[in-house]
Amino acid sequence: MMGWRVSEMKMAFPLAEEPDDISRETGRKLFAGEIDFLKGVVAMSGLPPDDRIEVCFAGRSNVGKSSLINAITGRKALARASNTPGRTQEINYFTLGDSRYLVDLPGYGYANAPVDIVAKWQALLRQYLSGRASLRRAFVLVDSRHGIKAVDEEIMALLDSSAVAFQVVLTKADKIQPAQHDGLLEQVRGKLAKHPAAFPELIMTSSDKGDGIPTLRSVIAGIV
Ligand SMILES: Nc1nc2c(ncn2[C@@H]2O[C@H](COP(=O)(O)OP(=O)(O)OP(=O)(O)O)[C@@H](O)[C@H]2O)c(=O)[nH]1
Ligand SMILES: [Mg+2]
Repeated sequence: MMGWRVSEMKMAFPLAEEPDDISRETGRKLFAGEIDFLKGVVAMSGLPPDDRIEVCFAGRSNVGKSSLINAITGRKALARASNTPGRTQEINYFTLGDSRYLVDLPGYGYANAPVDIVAKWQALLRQYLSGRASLRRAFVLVDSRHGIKAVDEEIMALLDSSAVAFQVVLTKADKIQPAQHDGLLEQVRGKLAKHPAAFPELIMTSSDKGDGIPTLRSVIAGIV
């Protein structure tokens, strides 16, 4: 176990360490407090005032963005999750306490919606990701079964050019075997090496089983 930790620490983009008791408790408390849906935004003009710390959840359609928001907030249906790709069609704002926003984004890379609708979401998504001054970190979710795809790299390139720090969160860890972890991590690390805006730690999560949820909570609580 110790040996694994040590070798894990030496390489680029290690998995985030488990939070210590204090930061775990800080994260738990933040997410045990008041969390509410604020509004769904369909145009940049509808964004709330950029007066607080904001983090967003981006990723391919169906990767598990809304489910992850429900898991970290401990609310079953705060964000609408669904097996139908393209479920989230607006930029959904949630207030986390009185000093933070959590933002659930529409997915990208989804081909089966009407072309004009997809183009509209994508344009809004790109405007948001490149033009939101208070956006402190974008969590870019990547399905553990699939790794980083070309369409993820396009979004990462956009974040690089807008200098928005992004952190990769692997989702649906319950869907892969432990023996597949190394191959997945190698693929992800190789791709991230080319992206200057990539935050140097990864988080592996399962919204279904709870893996990585306390870690993600304490990471968000630590963004000031
Ligand atoms: N097994 C497993 N399934 C998950 C997990 N997270 C999400 N899912 C499932 O994946 C599907 C998509 O989840 P969503 O949270 O709606 O995905 P999304 O990224 O918000 O999708 P869009 O809003 O369409 O972009 C749902 O059927 C979820 O139940 C997980 O950790 N484990
Ligand atoms: Mg969604």
